[in-house]
Amino acid sequence: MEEDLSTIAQGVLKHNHRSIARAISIVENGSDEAQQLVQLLFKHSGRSHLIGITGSPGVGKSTLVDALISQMTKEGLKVGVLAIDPTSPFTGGAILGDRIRMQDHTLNKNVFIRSMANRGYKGGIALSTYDAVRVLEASGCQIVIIETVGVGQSELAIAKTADTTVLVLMPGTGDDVQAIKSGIMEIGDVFVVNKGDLPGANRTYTDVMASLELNSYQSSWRPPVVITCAENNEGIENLWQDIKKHKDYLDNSGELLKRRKEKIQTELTELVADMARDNLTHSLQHSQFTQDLLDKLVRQEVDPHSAAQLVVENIFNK
Ligand SMILES: Nc1nc2c(ncn2[C@@H]2O[C@H](COP(=O)(O)OP(=O)(O)OP(=O)(O)O)[C@@H](O)[C@H]2O)c(=O)[nH]1
Ligand SMILES: [Mg+2]
Repeated sequence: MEEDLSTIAQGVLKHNHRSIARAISIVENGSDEAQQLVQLLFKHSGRSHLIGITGSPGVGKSTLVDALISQMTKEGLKVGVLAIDPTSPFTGGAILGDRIRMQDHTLNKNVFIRSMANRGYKGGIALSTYDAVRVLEASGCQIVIIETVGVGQSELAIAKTADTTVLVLMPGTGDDVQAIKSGIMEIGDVFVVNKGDLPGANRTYTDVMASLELNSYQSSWRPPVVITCAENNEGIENLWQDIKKHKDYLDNSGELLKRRKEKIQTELTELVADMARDNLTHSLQHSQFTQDLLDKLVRQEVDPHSAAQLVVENIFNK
């Protein structure tokens, strides 16, 4: 088994698409193999620019990603894309199908595209996404794009795994108003009003600009707003320039390291919480100490808060 994993890891490092696909399937399953594989690849990760593309269903995220890939590959960059698919809990990575409009690029050896289902193991999707990103980074992709739908908590969590988060809106849906209301604007480093060909695009642009003016910023970065028409490839170059400017800002301000530290802290917290929960369940079922404690609780000889304290001391302070 081990040997297989190291062969897969070698393949990933050589940007072999079959190995990359296999490696992502392994980390998606989150087994012991996944841990071993991440151990092999980890020191080769951390070098890509992670770009999150997020927004409501149908705003044109995939079309934008498709157009961005063309820009990026023109510059000789290797690009990895993870499209997080919220609607297919059981099919895993196999259903690229017509939901992803990046088919033309799949023959390009510098582009690797994968859809991941929005179901996770244990702690949810975020944990396996972190590792899938690592696989792509280790494979030498200078750019890793994560496309996520929507405004839910888990999507926000994924957006936060990115260095640069691009929030995509479109005219005429009240989407912008919703985004402003729900506080989602705060996650955007770059804003896109896509479908610029539709009526109301300028209005949406003005609304977004106005709401951004109201924000108080902790950093010197001011999120730009770009109007695009992804379908006709319009505005894509501007968008790509703004994304690159944001990366420069991250590099030059020290913000990149700060963000990555926050991110890894979130991941570590989730991992430890996961382990702690497993450990706790096991201990509660198997230790005489907790069984005795449960009896005492039932007899009301100890209150639940004090009992919890005792459990923590007993399990974690060994
Ligand atoms: N008019 C217009 N339509 C566009 C534009 N960009 C994308 N579309 C259309 O919008 C629809 C949705 O595009 P997608 O790229 O699949 O949108 P998405 O945000 O990835 O959708 P989900 O992944 O399902 O959330 C498609 O029918 C596109 O052809 C645009 O610039 N103008
Ligand atoms: Mg899409």
